[in-house]
Amino acid sequence: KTGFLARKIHADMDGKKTPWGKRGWKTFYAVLKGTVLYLQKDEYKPEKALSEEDLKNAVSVHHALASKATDYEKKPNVLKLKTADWSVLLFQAQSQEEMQTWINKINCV
Ligand code: I3P
Repeated sequence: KTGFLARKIHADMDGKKTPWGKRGWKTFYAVLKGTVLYLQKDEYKPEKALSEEDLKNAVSVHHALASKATDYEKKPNVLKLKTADWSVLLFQAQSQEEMQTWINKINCV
């Protein structure tokens, strides 16, 4: 599964609220491959290696839980991802259908 997703980091790996200045939305080209959700700056090109930044932004979805972010009302089509290491990420998909597909795919990993 691939597609554009805007990400907001809500809680860091220890579960603590992400500090001010690091809570903004940022759009990535997301690629779910195995148990890793890669968040790339640019659209995936097979001949191009992942940059250091792409690797830093990658998220393990192993033992993670995705659900609709029902408590977040500022934007539509937002899903919440709780990872095994207690971080909480919000992702805005481009449609309701896309959001549901991402939730299903992530939870099936
Ligand atoms: C954040 C940014 C986010 C906002 C967040 C701010 O500032 O403006 O868009 O979340 O509010 O802290 P910064 O880029 O300086 O981290 P929303 O879009 O959800 O309002 P928050 O701290 O209430 O989450």
